[in-house]
Amino acid sequence: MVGGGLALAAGPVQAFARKPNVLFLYTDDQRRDTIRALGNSHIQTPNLDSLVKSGVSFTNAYCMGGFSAAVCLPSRMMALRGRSWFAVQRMQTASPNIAETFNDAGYVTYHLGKRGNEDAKAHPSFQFNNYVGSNDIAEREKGQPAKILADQVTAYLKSWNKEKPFFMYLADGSPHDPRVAPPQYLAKYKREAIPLPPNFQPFHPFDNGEMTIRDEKLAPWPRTESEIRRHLHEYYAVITYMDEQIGRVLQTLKDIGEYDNTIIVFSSDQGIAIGSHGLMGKQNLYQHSMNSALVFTGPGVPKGKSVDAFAYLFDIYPTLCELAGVKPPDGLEGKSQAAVVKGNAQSVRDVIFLAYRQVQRAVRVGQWKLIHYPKVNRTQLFDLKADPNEMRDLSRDPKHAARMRELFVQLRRQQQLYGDTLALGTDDPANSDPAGGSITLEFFN
Ligand SMILES: [Ca+2]
Repeated sequence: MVGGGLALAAGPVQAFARKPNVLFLYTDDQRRDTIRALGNSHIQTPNLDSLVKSGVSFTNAYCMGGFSAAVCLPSRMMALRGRSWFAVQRMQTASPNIAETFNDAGYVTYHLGKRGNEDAKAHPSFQFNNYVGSNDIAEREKGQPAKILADQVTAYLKSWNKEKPFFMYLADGSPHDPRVAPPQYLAKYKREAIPLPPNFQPFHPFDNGEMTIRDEKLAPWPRTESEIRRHLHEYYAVITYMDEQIGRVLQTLKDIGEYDNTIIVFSSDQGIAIGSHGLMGKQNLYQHSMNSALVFTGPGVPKGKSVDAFAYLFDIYPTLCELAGVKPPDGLEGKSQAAVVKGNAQSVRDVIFLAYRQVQRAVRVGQWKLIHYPKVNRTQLFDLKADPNEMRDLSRDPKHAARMRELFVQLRRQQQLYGDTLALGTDDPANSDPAGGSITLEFFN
């Protein structure tokens, strides 16, 4: 009698008790301002818009930077390991990763991402691990990696037996260059109607330590309006195409009845300049390159909310653990943002520290952001509240001298926290800024 009752209950109870699935969408080089629902009325991203509207968006989420010019890989390594790039660089093979954590929690773990972004330690921990596409232009012209990825993922989801929840990490190489969109997506935009970024400049005002890298050679100097519009046109078309492919994955989740039991996190490994500040790449610490979109949706997540709490993309790992009810490993540097997502906390971080190789450091406290270039003794100070596009450098304004001093103290403190030993000044500045960068020497000598 009792046994029969249990048997009857087992089916539905078991289905209900299964942990939520997790879908982690991590695009490549997608600026935060390329999502219509986040304020860009010139771009078409209906699927990402619906995701934003059904979840919680962070306005101040950052890629911490990177230890190599290929920032994509350090960003992904940080996200998958829940640690800063300093720790990731020090412990290339020793750190636990998000796939191991979800394997141990009884999930089916699945990764499909761009060839060339291989994390040799974390990716093999996924039970299913494969790659599509690359930076090869001929391959992109043969077939769109975003579509190939969506084809494979939707087929997988339709055949998934639902016995175990899935943890799926999808890391397509769009909209990273080469930006090859099918002609009908280019036709969705009038090139001359695409506005230039408000901080468009023909040149970067000084040597930031990374002016001759591959990405900076994607357009000639001085940057011209027509050349930047050409790049933005292709960029927008690829994003709209990618958005449609993401939509196919989301629709499949709905079709198989799992959308409401899936925690979705959407972000991009970092942004990119494409004309902002006279730069083309992401080898810089400006907002356009380090401030990514970060959106959570799913069971227990409020709908249509925006939060201004500071977050790093390496907070995604412990946040997904807490949202899914999975225990994270000890020692992560990422902090769970779940309380912020659920509206139970305003913020869990007071400071953002950004670092690019041995040539740039930045710190953000409140609305103030200081970017420092140790190889040329140059500093910038921006008031992001009054100047979100970082166009007015206040570092030489005597009114802000005390603030500069405080921010340098904070910068040093963050360096200590993450074991960053970079000296902040040099006696022999390379290619020094003709405007005279030495004015800030007093702060770091
Ligand atoms: Ca990238």
